[in-house]
Amino acid sequence: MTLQELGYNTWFEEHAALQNTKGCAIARITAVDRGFCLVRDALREVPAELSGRMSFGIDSPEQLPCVGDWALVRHCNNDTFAIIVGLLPRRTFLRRRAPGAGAGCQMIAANIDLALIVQSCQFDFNPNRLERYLVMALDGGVEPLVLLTKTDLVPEEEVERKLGVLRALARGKAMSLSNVTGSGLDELRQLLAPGQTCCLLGSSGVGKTTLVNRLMGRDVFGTQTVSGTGEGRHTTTRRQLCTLQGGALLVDTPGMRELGIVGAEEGLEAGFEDIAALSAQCRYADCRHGNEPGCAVRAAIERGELARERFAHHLKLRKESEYNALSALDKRRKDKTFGRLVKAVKKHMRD
Ligand SMILES: Nc1nc2c(ncn2[C@@H]2O[C@H](COP(=O)(O)OP(=O)(O)OP(=O)(O)O)[C@@H](O)[C@H]2O)c(=O)[nH]1
Ligand SMILES: [Mg+2]
Ligand SMILES: [Zn+2]
Repeated sequence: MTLQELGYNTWFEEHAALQNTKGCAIARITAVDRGFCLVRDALREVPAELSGRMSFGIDSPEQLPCVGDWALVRHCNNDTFAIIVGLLPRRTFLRRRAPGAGAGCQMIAANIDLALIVQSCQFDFNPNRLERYLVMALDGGVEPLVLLTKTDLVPEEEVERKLGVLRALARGKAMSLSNVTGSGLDELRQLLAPGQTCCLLGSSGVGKTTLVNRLMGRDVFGTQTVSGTGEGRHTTTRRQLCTLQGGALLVDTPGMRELGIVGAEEGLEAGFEDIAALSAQCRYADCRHGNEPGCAVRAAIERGELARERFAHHLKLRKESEYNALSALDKRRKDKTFGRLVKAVKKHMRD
């Protein structure tokens, strides 16, 4: 397999040329699981770990390698192991606020061309959640495509209705499929180009891994039935990049429990161009569309040209995004656990 077949292109080549790559090979991170990585190049896929020097320079979790990253590596132990000495810049990324009260942001995947946002016809259908995923994709510069799965479980009219709602939110970028009957799979296969990297996103139990297995043409990864109330069982536990039959690359991810959006300002704008256009006409440049005089957004709501619910939802996302951005910064400073880890590594280096 060539690096190009793994997704390497001129953009990365140009950025690699700016770094000191002497004595290094270029390889893609194909799996990450609690500090353990797999890296793959044209010849092999091997376990890898960060060089001491690289660990030393890391001061936020976002700088750690994530699946999809292009890394500079040195192979060792007869090419059975690799040391990661650097990362190329990320062309695109998917990230979220880390779950719970932990550290700031969490990178989900890097260098993704297409985010496959999965919702299921049964139990999981949720337009608001879709909007959040869309914002996440736009924030990281990733093109979104929505997949509505399990169409075999509900009547056709219901599939059409739900697909219509998702399609409207995703500006036409939505399709439906069934992993059981196989309907819709060929249309999806045709969309996935060789060398293109896609990443599955969505709740636990919606059928992400089942879809990977279908697209790989064999059952490579484990799946589990959902509970009677539709709760997924969090079967997939690590992010992993696999190669599909048609030559596209696909990252499977564990279903997300909690979806925090970080620094999503740009993505937020892109998802709400109507509101952005109106804001440009407000009297004050920093209008928050509250009680400010000359507010074009409120005027549009009063004229019935902008739905009140849409604006309310925008406000909610904006608040969330601002809050997350703040707390991420705060937490990065305060994140003792991570600080301790870095200290331990540095000490280890000196000893
Ligand atoms: N009826 C039906 N069942 C499906 C379909 N796709 C997946 N399933 C079933 O849904 C259950 C969950 O599928 P998984 O592929 O494990 O779901 P997942 O999204 O990978 O879940 P996590 O790994 O927990 O995030 C399994 O029992 C699958 O067989 C489908 O199109 N139709
Ligand atoms: Mg899974
Ligand atoms: Zn305003």
